[in-house]
Parts: sequence; structure tokens; C-alpha cells
Amino acid sequence: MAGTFPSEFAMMLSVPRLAFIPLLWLTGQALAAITVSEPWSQALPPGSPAIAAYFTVHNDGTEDDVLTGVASPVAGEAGMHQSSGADGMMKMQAIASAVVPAAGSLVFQPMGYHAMLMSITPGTELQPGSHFPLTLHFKHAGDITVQVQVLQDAPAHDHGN
Ligand SMILES: [Cu+2]
Repeated sequence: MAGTFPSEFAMMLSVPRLAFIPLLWLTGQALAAITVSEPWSQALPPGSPAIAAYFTVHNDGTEDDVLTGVASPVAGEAGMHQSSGADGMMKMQAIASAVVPAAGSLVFQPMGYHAMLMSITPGTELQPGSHFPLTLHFKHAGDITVQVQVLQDAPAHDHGN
């Protein structure tokens, strides 16, 4: 019997591989194409009427997706803004949607795109270490809810150092 073990073992490995590779590929396309990483917000004094939230959306799929809106239970109003420094003055402009390119990412960060949360519910904790839910609406991926971490300072982006 010992002599048959290696070939049986090889079959056990090869059969699941053949069976599961197409399945993983399909579910990967349908369920895991869009992920949201590092959601954060700048700490603000209690009673602040509006806050901005930042995050990175990754698209591992083969088709573009579109971020069409944001919402949070701590905000009466929520939208997406783009900051720009035209004419030496910081301006914010509302945007209706933002594309998450296939095999790419969409970055919301200070001085760029941000989720703008207004009419903040009184008593909402916005001190470092607290967090609040933020739901992102995608055209194809549907709703994805993340926990936005409130930080004193922007997270460092020194990957690979
Ligand atoms: Cu804004």
C-alpha cells in the first residue's frame, strides 16, 4: 500500500485544483473585486459640524466600478468632494461619482477627493481612537461599510521603506 500513496496523494492535490480554480475565479469576480482599505478621519473638537473621511478603494476585477455615494449614521448629510488649490485658495467642489478603474485604485486623501460628512449627530466621538461607520455605494459592487478610524495625524504612506 505504501507504494500507492504518492500517486493517491498527487490525485488528491490535482483534482481539487482542477475543480476549484474556475470557482475561485468566478467568485473573485463577483464578490471580491472591490475592497476598501485604511479608512480614516482627522480628529476634531466635539461639536464640529462637518468632517472629512479618507480611504483607498482597490479594484481587483476586470471591469471599472463607480463610487456613486457615501452615507454614515453619524451624519445627516454626506457627499463626495474634490479639493483643489486653484488661485491660491482651497476650494471644495461636490462630485457626483468617481471611477474605480479595473485593476487599479481610487484614493481619497487630504487635498484631493474626500467624503464630506455634514450635520454631524451631536455627541459623536471624533477624538483619536474612536471610529464611526461609513457606507460606500458602488454601481457594481453594491454597498460596502467600513469603520473609519479617527486619527490625530494622517497615516504614514511609507510602504516599502
Ligand atoms: Cu469637503
